[in-house]
Amino acid sequence: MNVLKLFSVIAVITLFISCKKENTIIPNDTDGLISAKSISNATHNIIFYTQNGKFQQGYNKIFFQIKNLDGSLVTNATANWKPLMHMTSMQHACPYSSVSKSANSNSLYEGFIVFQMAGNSTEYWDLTIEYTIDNTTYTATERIDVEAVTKKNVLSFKGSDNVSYVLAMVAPSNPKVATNDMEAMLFKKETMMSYPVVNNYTIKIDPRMTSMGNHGSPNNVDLKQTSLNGSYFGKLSLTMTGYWKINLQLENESGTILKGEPVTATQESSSIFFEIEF
Ligand SMILES: [Cu+2]
Repeated sequence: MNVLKLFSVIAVITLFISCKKENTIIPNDTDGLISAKSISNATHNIIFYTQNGKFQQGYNKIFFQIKNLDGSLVTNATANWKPLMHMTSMQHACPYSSVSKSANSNSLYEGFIVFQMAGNSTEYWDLTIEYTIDNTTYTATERIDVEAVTKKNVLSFKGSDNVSYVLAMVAPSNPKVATNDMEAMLFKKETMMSYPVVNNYTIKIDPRMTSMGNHGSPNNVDLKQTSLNGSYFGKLSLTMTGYWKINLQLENESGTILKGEPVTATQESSSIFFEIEF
């Protein structure tokens, strides 16, 4: 290959890369997202987005933008958040991630919050957001509506080790008649305010169709972590549409079952399970 040819190849590649870059960076940052809430203080409006425009019981992937009062977007903030539930007799937080800038976006920030309970008329969640722009720190707090769901997607329970756990289903969010990728997150309640990820456990699954003789499905794979402090991943086989009970057992790193029972002829259901209907 002569030098001229080489240069033209490099030029074409460079052009391709720069075009591609332009395409992936913000056509519109919030495409595919619906605003769920905006929280304001004297200097900014913070607009929260989710996939369905709601905060719901269970795992919520949440995005937000910070806008100046003139509507322009803040692009250089660092932020963190703190959900808090005000109950009649006490207050508690929930499992939540730190906040990071969304990839390929100038103005979008993201993370997750696992609301283990829904709000009601007398007990409610609020969300505090603290963010820093050019070395100045701002804060805003407002009440948010966390809707109840009809199918169990988050569980709080005490294990035989006397530890309180929160287990949340992340995926499948759109289940199919197929072997679905399944993802869950496991936390322990260290205090009312602190819910760190639990590492190196196994989440055993046994999906059953309760309306059809409690039949199961083939080729399920129990959930394991693929990285420290990360999610648990496995395979969930759903052989038909309808209501499925995903019976669960929580096994610690040494193979001891801390909660949940195997499904047998005489034991129709585990004491812990998720539900899916599609
Ligand atoms: Cu609560």
